[in-house]
Amino acid sequence: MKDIFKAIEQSAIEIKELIETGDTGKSENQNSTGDTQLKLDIQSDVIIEKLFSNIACVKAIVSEEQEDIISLNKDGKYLIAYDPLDGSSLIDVNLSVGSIFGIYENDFTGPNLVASVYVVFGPRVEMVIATDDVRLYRLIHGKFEFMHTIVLNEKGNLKAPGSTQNCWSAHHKTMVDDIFKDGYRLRYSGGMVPDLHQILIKGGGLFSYPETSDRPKGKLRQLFEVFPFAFVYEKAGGGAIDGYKRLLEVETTHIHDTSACFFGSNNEIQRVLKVYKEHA
Ligand code: AHM
Ligand code: MG
Repeated sequence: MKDIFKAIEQSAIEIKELIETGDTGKSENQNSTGDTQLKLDIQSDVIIEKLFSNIACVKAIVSEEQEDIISLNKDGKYLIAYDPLDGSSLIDVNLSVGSIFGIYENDFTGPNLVASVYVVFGPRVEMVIATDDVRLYRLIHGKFEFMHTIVLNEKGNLKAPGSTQNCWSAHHKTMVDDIFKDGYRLRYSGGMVPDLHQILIKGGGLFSYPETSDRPKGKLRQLFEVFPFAFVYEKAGGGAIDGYKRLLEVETTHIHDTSACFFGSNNEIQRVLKVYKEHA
């Protein structure tokens, strides 16, 4: 697994350079979800694929930017799903973006996720590795230095409410209104990586991307986005649910499946479970 983390570090160094100097324009292509890919999405994907191709323990990879699984080494132990440049549409306005990696064994399903990593490209480049615990590293003079472990408080005070509000269910809207009435502060940039990173680093809160009338299964992809962050939040002492149950137990029928998702401290996750149970 060390080789995988090293490759991710190297990808972060190369993608940082790409973000700073690359063309932020659109490509001619769409990914399998139907989003028009930016040139930066495709170039980041190429960087990561090339680095993983050199690692013997990697059996196969699958990218949010590609249609199918790519087989690498038949005797490899690990399968990696990744979103090379999440939130890339925020680059032209110079907001933070990130890369997300889920490392699986046997197959690409939530219960078989064994580690996850994300990289935040903000004013500084930071990397978070979740295995048994959750560790924060920062890129300083070309090297990732360990900073500290991340542990969520039981309750926080930030709320990141995703998706289009006029497509929310009535009970979701009431829940979000009640959370703000309780004094939570709005923190939502539209980049999953920095939004979830903020809640983790500031001690807690709730990020939601619910089922909506226009996207009944949410927007965020299980393998590349939802499961890796569910693993991080659980290992940091918080929770991650689809409204009704643990995200890491949600079934995957296709590699590009999406799921409604809630990530947060335990207190906020219990609150969501209670509201959604009443409306199931
Ligand atoms: P992307 O993978 O196409 O970049 O989309 C994922 C992003 C997440 O980073 C973010 O949480 C979400 O889309 C925001 O969606 P919305 O604008 O609907 O709230
Ligand atoms: Mg994404």
